[in-house]
Amino acid sequence: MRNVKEIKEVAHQKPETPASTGNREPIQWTKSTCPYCGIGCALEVGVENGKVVKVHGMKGHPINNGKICHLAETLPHVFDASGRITRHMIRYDGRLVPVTLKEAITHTATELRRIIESHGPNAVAFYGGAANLCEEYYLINKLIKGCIGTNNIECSTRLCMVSSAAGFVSTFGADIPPTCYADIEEADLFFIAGNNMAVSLPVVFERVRAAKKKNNAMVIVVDPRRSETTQIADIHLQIWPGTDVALNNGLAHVLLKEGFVSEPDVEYYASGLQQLKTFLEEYPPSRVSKITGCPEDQIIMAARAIGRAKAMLSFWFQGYNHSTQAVFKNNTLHNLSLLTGNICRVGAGPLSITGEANALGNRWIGALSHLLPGVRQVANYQHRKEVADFWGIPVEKIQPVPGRSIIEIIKGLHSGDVRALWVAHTNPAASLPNTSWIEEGLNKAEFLVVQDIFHPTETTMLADVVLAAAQWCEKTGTFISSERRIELVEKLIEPPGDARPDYELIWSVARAMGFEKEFPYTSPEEVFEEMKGITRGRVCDMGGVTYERLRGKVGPQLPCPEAEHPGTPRLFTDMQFPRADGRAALLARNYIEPAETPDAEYPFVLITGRLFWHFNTRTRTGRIPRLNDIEPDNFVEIHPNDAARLGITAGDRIEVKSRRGCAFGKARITDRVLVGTVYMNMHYGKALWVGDGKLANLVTNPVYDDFSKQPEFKFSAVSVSK
Ligand SMILES: Nc1nc2c(c(=O)[nH]1)N[C@H]1C(S)=C(S)[C@@H](COP(=O)(O)OP(=O)(O)OC[C@H]3O[C@@H](n4cnc5c(=O)[nH]c(N)nc54)[C@H](O)[C@@H]3O)O[C@H]1N2
Ligand SMILES: Nc1nc2c(c(=O)[nH]1)N[C@H]1C(S)=C(S)[C@@H](COP(=O)(O)OP(=O)(O)OC[C@H]3O[C@@H](n4cnc5c(=O)[nH]c(N)nc54)[C@H](O)[C@@H]3O)O[C@H]1N2
Ligand code: SF4
Ligand SMILES: [Mo]
Repeated sequence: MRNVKEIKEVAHQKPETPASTGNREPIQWTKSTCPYCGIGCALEVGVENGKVVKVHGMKGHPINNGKICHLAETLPHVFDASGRITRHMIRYDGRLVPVTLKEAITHTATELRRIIESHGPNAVAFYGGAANLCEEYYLINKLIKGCIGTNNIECSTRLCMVSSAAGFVSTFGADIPPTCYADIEEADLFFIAGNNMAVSLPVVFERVRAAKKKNNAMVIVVDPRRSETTQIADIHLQIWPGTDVALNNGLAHVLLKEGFVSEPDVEYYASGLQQLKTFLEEYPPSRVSKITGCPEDQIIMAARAIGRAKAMLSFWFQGYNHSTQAVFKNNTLHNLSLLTGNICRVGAGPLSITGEANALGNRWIGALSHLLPGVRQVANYQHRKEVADFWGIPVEKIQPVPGRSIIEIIKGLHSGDVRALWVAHTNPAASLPNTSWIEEGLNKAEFLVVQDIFHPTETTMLADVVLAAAQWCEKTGTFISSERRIELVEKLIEPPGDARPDYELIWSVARAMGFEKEFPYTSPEEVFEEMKGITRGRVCDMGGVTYERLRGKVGPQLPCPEAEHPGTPRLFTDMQFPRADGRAALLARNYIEPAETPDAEYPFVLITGRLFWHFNTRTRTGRIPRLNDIEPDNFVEIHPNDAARLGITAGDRIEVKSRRGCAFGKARITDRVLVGTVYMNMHYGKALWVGDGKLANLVTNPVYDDFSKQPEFKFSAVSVSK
């Protein structure tokens, strides 16, 4: 068992505002990319006397043209926030003790080797974040899938975008987001489902708001809560949580019945129309209204708006992906685009914006246990052969079956089948569902190494080794944003103390494990130049990209195969999809209830989500007083009728309890949530200020979508009491 006593002392020191650096040198401005959400806003970073002192948006950049949000504005404070780790640490006698870089690397490599030798390669696993650089995922793939020979590589994108990726694969044939942000200004209907973009993607939200005004566009928002995004909605479909598949089927039913579908056109680029038509007979608005709770005439009105739109752009997010029906929600949304010809045209189609900075790079470079670098799959022999040949290893070295998903890795820690876990740039002890079970699994690890920039986090608290990482502009590498645009983040300042870039930590461990020949790198640019080769001829082709081309300039949208190539703003413009018959697939998907439905003991549904002021597990934003002080603690939104029935008044401390655990928060009584539902934010783990018992994931359910293995964070049956 790890001893967490020492951490509590650190955890209760309040954050401080960084001191001013004085004014000895003029500020040097360099282009960079925001390390938070997956929009990929271009920034200009001001450095003075070796410190980041100011950040502003890059004017003229096609993504954000100078605009940024409060998260990017406060970035200068993440460098010297309290709890920044400057030394590597190894746990001795229950306490984490500072050691040299060499000791930490040698110890990590020795432990991994020992476990592989006695229990085989599948006893180890790597779990990274979706904001790790492309270069980092390339290195870790080469080490774990290529040299060690296990496919147990996972990424926080399993909690985030994996269902969108699986939706693209099943409908269009590959994980290839087709549209781009410039489509926003061309659309006249925005279908925004399960996406509170006013909070989560503020810069895109402002573009949508402006485009609505300019084009007199219509906005349909689908959300069980009256979210901040509904302020621009013409129609708010306030569905019962989890019922999107039924809603989308109902909308498609009306589109077909009312003659909005040009069948010969659709048959040309999509298969499955006749089967879908028959199937959708079962989804008349009357039935869909009963399932979703939306009035029948509102469903018909929304369908007609979709049918009449000249260009519909759809956005969806965690209200879709955090569900046991996540991939089906994606498929049925794409059905709406395909049926109405809102695809392969300017201003129309699915615009998949992602949560974290290296939005697409992580998926395209193979960050999940079923993927290989270059938008390839481990289950595909040809793909394995191409990657193995590229690395100069026998094809048999790469296992032909997917490794474990992160929840399966935790199950493996519980059963003893997985013994070592290496975590970098993600905080699973706070972000995975059913925290007590997660912590227990992490505690059972024979060896847990965590690379982070802060300590304590909920996960570093449990580590056997903590490797101090450099962050954002303390290191150099590439991100690929949600519109397939590749950008360079450059090292502008030195990391503190012994902290090192994640790529350097990875190649150092690899060498110490005996793979000196395979990991000869001295710079991320060398890694990038090698990685480019594995993307040749693929949709992520970076052949025409160099660090020099990216430095200070707008990066191209991939694919970009040649130096002179301008990049590719939109895909599938020739109506050809990467499926056997060249057509996209219209898929008949039945609505199924979420895994755990309310009952007498647990009569409420808990929805979880996020706040404007905090980012994910709050390790950064919680340490910046300007942000933290606005919402320093968790709360529970509850409908006035439910509150009255339970005798709850505003500000009461209430308990939200599931079969797995309970979490506390102050009551906020509001009719933005539906009767029978409560809402909590995901941000409040125990490592910072608030103490134990505030984290929504203490309550959530570790069940997941069968196809994408993404957990159902947005639907847990709970009881609520004072
Ligand atoms: N400020 C801030 N910005 C962020 C983040 C952050 O933590 N803070 N995190 C980033 C990350 S990693 C991500 S993934 C994104 C997430 O961004 P979003 O997905 O926009 O955010 P969430 O709040 O998780 O959920 C969105 C909405 O889904 C709704 N919802 C719940 N259940 C259902 C359902 O069954 N159907 C439908 N249609 N809707 C439902 C919720 O009520 C909520 O309003 O934000 C990114 N941006
Ligand atoms: N209940 C509930 N749970 C959820 C969600 C929800 O809506 N509800 N949302 C899910 C979603 S969409 C997501 S994406 C996940 C996010 O879950 P996580 O990935 O766990 O969240 P982050 O807080 O972004 O974690 C990033 C970690 O990396 C560290 N870090 C920052 N920069 C660097 C760096 O350069 N190097 C290294 N090594 N470390 C760095 C940070 O300090 C932090 O500990 O949470 C999921 N969990
Ligand atoms: S909107 Fe997203 S990418 Fe843009 S500045 Fe804010 S957090 Fe960064
Ligand atoms: Mo996410």
